Amino acid sequence: MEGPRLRLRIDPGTASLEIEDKTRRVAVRGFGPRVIVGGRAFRATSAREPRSESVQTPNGPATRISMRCSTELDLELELAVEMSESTSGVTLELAVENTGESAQRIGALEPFSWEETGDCELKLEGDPGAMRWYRMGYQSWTPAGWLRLDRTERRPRIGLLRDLYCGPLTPFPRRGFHASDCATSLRAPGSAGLSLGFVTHRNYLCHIGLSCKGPRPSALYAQASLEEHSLAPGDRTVGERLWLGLDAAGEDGIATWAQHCGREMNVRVPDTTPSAWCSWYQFFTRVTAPDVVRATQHLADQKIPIDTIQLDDGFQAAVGDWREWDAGFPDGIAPIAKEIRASGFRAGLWLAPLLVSRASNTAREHPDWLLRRSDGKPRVALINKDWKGKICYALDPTHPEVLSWLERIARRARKDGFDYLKLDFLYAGTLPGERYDPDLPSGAAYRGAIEAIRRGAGKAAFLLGCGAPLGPSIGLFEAMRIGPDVAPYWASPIADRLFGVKAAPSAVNGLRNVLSRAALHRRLWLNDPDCAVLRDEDTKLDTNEVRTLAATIAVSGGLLVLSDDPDKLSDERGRLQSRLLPPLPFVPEVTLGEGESPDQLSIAFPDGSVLVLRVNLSDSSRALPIDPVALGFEGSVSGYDVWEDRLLDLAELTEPSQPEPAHGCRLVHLVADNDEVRVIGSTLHLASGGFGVESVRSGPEGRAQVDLALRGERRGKLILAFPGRTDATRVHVSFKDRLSLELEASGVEDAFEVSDR
Ligand code: 9PG
Repeated sequence: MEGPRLRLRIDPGTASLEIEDKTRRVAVRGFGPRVIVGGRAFRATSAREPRSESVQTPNGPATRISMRCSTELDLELELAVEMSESTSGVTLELAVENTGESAQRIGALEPFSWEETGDCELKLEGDPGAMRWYRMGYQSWTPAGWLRLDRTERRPRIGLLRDLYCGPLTPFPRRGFHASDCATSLRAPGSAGLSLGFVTHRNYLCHIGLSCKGPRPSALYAQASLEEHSLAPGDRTVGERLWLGLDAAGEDGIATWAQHCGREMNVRVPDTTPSAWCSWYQFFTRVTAPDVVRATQHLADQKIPIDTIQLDDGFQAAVGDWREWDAGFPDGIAPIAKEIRASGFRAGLWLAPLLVSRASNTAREHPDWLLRRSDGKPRVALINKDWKGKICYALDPTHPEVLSWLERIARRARKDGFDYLKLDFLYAGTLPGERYDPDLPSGAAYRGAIEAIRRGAGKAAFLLGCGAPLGPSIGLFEAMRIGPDVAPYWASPIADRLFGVKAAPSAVNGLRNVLSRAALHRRLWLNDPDCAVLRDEDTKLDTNEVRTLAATIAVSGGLLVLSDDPDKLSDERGRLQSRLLPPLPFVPEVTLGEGESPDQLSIAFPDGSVLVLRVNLSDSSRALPIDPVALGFEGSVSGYDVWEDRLLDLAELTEPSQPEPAHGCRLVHLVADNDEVRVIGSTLHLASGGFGVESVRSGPEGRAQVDLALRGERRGKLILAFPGRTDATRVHVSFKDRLSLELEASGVEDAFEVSDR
């Protein structure tokens, strides 16, 4: 089978397949399907009856070849391979049928498995020493990134933290073995690569396993765990569909996978990205009703253009008792929603719906709702010293009474006026245990619980997942937290060491995932990078660190959530806050550097200009050159350094004289030089002139007409280039929502003040 970019060969004699890109940069020879039974892997031995047909797929019309494969057992595998004209990969689907006389327990289905033997080859481009594999990480807070093949990853030391951060069915890392949940990608920076990722997540938890000899891959498989599903004689069952992509040099295979996955799972990605204020990172569990009311009034009075106020953890009497109140909320939460809505905001509420505190009435009254371990004891899902009772149990996500209770909780929240729900600690829904319905696989069990919440919250509600297993959440949430908690300090090495993974709350831990999972944004859901903590009181973050946090969140395009007591924000930080709003309606391109997380995000704006962010998350200073050619500029280009507020020449872009200090970043707007009037820089928004400038037109007598549109009160500076002039024109403006101005080349700073009020 052949597509525009790919060639696929099937050898029926050995049931093995070969795929290569036509430029011969990447190839996999000798892969095939496997079934896992009794802990052993059985590879298909031969294939017959290959059938070819034309089918409609989420990727458009495709050719589908299906074949029946024999195994050593009384199990037949049916493998279907789909290739569409427009894609750089294939979709693989594997089903298993019991052709024997007795029931069989199926451990897992692997539509793809490859091992380095004989002429089985995995050909990748680039220096093997520079090769990286992508680890997705199981849930929102699990570290994600691009890792070296010859390193052994750490896993949490404490059993409870392993349950929290690692997929229950994903093997732990060991020497020479890596595993990634949902998807992975293999490539050297700037080279062609290979990506593998499940594009459906309806029933089963999925992972990719990779064995290595030093820096070289020696085996690779993609597995959907069927959890010992019992298959009666004559019965057939299908696993999850897998994407196998051959990525062109520089192509982000994770972005390509996410695109395909989003289409297959009918994801619900809203057009507009919310901007919010969240009570957590200033008030934590000590939050009170007056705190939230005061913040709401402050944000309304100052006309901060955010749309949502979200009350976080702290209002409930105990986790699980969502209708009983903490002392700080004597009148409950309905009046708060009322106040928030009356001030013109959407009201958001935090819930940890799948957890119940040991001290909650819910746990006491409904012991049968709790997920049980095989010894009959309730499954502990979290110990949190800040919560009443400290120990929390996981609810059984398949218990019918739990499901109707979840639905009721969500309906009550909506009735109270909250239609933005941050659903937290959702990993509890896939913890292993004895469930009411033992036949439902973990993915389906979890999805059932979220669907119950959706029924209660309603179709129009905005559901934000947090601490959530990523794969089984796809298609159910408008937005998803994609990293661990940020914090008003940069790093927390002692806590990280204690955790055994870099997932303790800290700015750097959050940012690593914002960069590593940036490609999921708008393809699977809206990414929530966590809050922009900007204050200069009650914080250990210095100016560089605040800038890196703010710029990374902004350029990621994800939710823009503020979390400072607005009373405590200095004027300078208040101005920074307004430059983050509204969130950018773009998905950045991600560029892999030397580190574990990408160190560059860039946005190509519709006007042809590019915003590029380079970050230095490391603890030492580092040069961060910017390469206009790699960003698509052919001729000469003007650069505006957003933080330094000045124009840069080419040498300053490509060979900065100063390295970027530890934890710092460069944020630069690049505009091609041409014969038109152009806005090179702007201090109105962090995106500089790439956003908020609706149009720039040359007018008569060398004048220019500029239309600005940015919600809220705006005050700042525009830097323009006029044809035929080497000096830039700087204009100070002040307006609300919109401004049209006509101006002339002056080259003089503070040329004039314009206001439409
Ligand atoms: C509220 C917070 C915020 C935050 C969430 C989540 O392991 N732990 O004890 C643990 C506590 C809190 C936490 C994550 C882990 O943070 O990410 O935004 O909503 O809950 O409690």
